[in-house]
Amino acid sequence: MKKTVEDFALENLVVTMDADGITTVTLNRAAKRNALNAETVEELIEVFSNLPRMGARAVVLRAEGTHFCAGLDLVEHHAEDRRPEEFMHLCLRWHEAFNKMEYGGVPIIAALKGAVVGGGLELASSAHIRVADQSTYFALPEGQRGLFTGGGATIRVADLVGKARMIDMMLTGRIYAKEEAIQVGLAQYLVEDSEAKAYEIARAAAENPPLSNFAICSAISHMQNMSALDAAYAESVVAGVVNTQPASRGRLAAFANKTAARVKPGQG
Ligand code: 1HE
Repeated sequence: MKKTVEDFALENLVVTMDADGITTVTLNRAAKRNALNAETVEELIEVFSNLPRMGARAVVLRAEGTHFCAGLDLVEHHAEDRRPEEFMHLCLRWHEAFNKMEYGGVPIIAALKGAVVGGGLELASSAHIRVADQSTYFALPEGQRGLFTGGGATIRVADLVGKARMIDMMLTGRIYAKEEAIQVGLAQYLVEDSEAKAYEIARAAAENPPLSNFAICSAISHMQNMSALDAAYAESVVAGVVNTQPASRGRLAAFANKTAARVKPGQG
């Protein structure tokens, strides 16, 4: 039988899906500022491994409480007193979760607020679009904690802000917020209500054919890992499939017979 969101057994996340496939994944550990313990990472893997095959058309990733995510569960990490190989294996689970998000082919919109720090920023940077509100701030306090990033920040945060800014954030604990955070690329939107905006974006994205969204939310990331030559080839293959899909016929016809909206400012 096809899996539904009710089949998930979750302690730290809440997942709901509406009739249009607009899916909400909520970080539900507000008392711990949604810090990522090992169990939450397993739940992220379970959820994001399955959502693309469960009819999810777009996902809003949101959090309970006033902070999006405080990163690695430092208390658990202290209590576990992990050996290097244990932490390496844990990091592989973080990568599993975040790769499932980034390469899953379903748009994920992160609705941010409060702290988006350390592993919380790694989580947010695995989403396809980040929406900040006035309370949102970004930091990589790993240096101050005597740690290093282990959930993909060297790939995704460096990709968003550039290597020099990431190194500065890690060496100095520099915090970015508001317009400055937008300018450096940590989020694409700064609004009063990040959740309302995230749902607006999710609903708009869900209007696109799923095959187009699959390509947008997996192919671009894959191609960034390739040589320019291979990426050009892969892009041709993906475009061959996407740009000839039956779902695009009606849209192309609407353009050809002048009933489709034109791409102009103020036309939505
Ligand atoms: C936590 C965590 C956590 C809060 N692990 N338990 N991340 C950090 O360095 C950020 C650490 N957290 C903070 O700086 C602050 O908690 C916040 C700015 C996010 C929020 O402050 P505040 O005043 O609202 O809350 P609080 O009083 O500090 O914490 C409330 C509770 O959440 C408290 O637990 P309680 O049982 O004593 O009530 C805190 O212990 C708990 N809590 N943050 C565990 N992070 C793969 S490598 C990634 C490496 C990293 O992510 S390094 C960055 C870690």
